[in-house]
Amino acid sequence: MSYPYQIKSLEQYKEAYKQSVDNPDLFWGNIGGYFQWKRRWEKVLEWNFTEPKIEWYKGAKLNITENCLDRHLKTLANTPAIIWEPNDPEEHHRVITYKDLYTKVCQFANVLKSNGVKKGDRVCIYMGMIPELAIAVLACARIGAIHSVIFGGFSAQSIADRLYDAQAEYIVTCDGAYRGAKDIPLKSVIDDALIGNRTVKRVIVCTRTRTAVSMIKGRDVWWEDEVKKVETLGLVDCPAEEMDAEDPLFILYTSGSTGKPKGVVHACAGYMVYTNYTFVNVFQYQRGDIHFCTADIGWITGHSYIVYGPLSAGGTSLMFEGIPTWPDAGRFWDIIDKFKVNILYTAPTAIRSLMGFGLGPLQGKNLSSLKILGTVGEPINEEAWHWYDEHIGKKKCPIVDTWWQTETGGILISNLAGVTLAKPSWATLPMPGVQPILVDENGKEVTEKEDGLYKGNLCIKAPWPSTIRTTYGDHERCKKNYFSTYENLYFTGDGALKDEEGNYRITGRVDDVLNVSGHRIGTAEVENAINMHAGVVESAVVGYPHDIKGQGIYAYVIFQGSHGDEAMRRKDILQTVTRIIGAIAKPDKIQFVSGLPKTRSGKIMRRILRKIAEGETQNLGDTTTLLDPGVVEEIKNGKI
Ligand code: 6R9
Repeated sequence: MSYPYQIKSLEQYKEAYKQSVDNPDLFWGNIGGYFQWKRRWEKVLEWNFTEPKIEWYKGAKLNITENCLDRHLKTLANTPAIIWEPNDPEEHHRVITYKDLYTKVCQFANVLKSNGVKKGDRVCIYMGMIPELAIAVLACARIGAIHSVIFGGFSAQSIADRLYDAQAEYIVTCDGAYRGAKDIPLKSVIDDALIGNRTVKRVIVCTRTRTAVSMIKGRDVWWEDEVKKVETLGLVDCPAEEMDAEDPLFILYTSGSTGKPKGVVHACAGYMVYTNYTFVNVFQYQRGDIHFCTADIGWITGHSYIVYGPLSAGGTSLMFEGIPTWPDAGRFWDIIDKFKVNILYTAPTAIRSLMGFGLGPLQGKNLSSLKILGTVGEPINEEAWHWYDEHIGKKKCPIVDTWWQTETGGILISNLAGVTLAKPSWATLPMPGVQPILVDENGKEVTEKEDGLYKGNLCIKAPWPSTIRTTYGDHERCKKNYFSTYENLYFTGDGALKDEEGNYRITGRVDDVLNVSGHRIGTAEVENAINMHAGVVESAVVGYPHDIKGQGIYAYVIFQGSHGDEAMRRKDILQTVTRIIGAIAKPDKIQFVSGLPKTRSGKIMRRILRKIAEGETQNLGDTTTLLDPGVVEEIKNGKI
């Protein structure tokens, strides 16, 4: 069976795009017809960007897991839903068919229920990349609990903040996680995160690494024991909770320009339709294809294109526990060869890092099963694009450069593999239903070209089905962050270029958000963490170009006190950041300074710090408004 809404030609794309803009109700109503509903919608779309209030498939009732599992059982029961490759290549892989997955999700949904989890409760999931992570996610969705997955690299403090913000009462975790040569003691991190926590009632712990853990009586239980209990009770199926189209499906925290991560909320129906639609169209998924998305489920890419998109489409999703460079830099290529992967979806930072190992790791690896390649997370430079095209795709695989965000739920701008044209380092055209616009600082549409291209801040004019609905517990924040910068527009925080044909090239963030190895990190968050160090008086963090990570973190720090030498202070600051946020936020460079360039009103002039970090010390622009221009000279001379 193919997908009736799969776009097959440029003409069809143009037609679909036109209809999606002229008559979104008709367009998305038709696509909605290919899903399983418990009750049909009364209205396809109702919205305003002022409150904002966005409702898709209003009045409909559904459960996303019936679309990801139950509806496939008739024809795909024995088709692999998830193929799992462990961290250690010597360990056996697992194949989980749709039938198996259905059973396991129902079982664990019953475990959640028997532990008191109810519809609307928040369940925090902190696990490594094992199938049980996908099972836990789907089990929450099955009973209408709101999952909040936290990436396994975040610190106890970050988890504690997120648990508090979501008022989560339940946690699902593992004893530990394998990632390359490392064992990460997840349960012990959770124990630290729970010191002083008053809301969490139950922690369910899945066995993976068999590392020693402390199990607190009355609070902590083992996944395996709980599954046995529900089995003994003869509980096999678990009815899918009837969810309203607009009920929250999950919360996912992401960084913004303020110090505090935001809990992005997605709604059941729109998210389901849009992730499925984009999965099928961008990757031109065909029944039986093996789709390998290398992201972690702790990020939005894993939510949408490992779990919900592929499974709602009856696809086969390959899930990998480890990292691309362990035990050696040929790991991705081994996996592609071993499972005859058809679609590879990864990040530019991974491509650049693997490029650095040369062609040796590709020797003897058969990549001929590959049909389509994808990238996501950050702008891809042309060199990496061509290497990917030549050495991985052997010039036979279209590359889709997919631009989107945690807040957008699914891909908004991308070429469609083999259907619309690719252009190296350009995300190209908007998906049907997506209406981008470039505006200047005043919110006016950019109509004049600069060097042959339109250049501006990227906004979207109207909602698509998986638009962010709110930031958990604070709707005002959602409004302020995304819908207030420019009237009646969703502001992405990205800058972009547009050519005469309507292709978009994303140039990067225009706010104080860094993109380090495809991970979003707010400069304010890193500054807050650095400032926690007892010896730090003040700090300022900016990004700078980094060959592999895309952006590196450059921290200017004012230090007071006599403890240790510079090298030791540096190590202590890195340790502090790892404790407060996690290793992903560690600065690459720390420069100790005696002052920061500030305006008379006390604002740090980041523009200057950014230029110095980028090595552009000659042309710093206007510094006359600075309180003490001498500081700039000192910083320039001390640059590392
Ligand atoms: C899916 C995801 C979102 C930010 C986004 C932008 C950058 C993502 C990109 C890209 C250029 C692409 N970004 N894809 N930039 N080209 N194809 O990455 O979500 O973690 O929320 O990050 O990533 O700056 O605003 P998220």
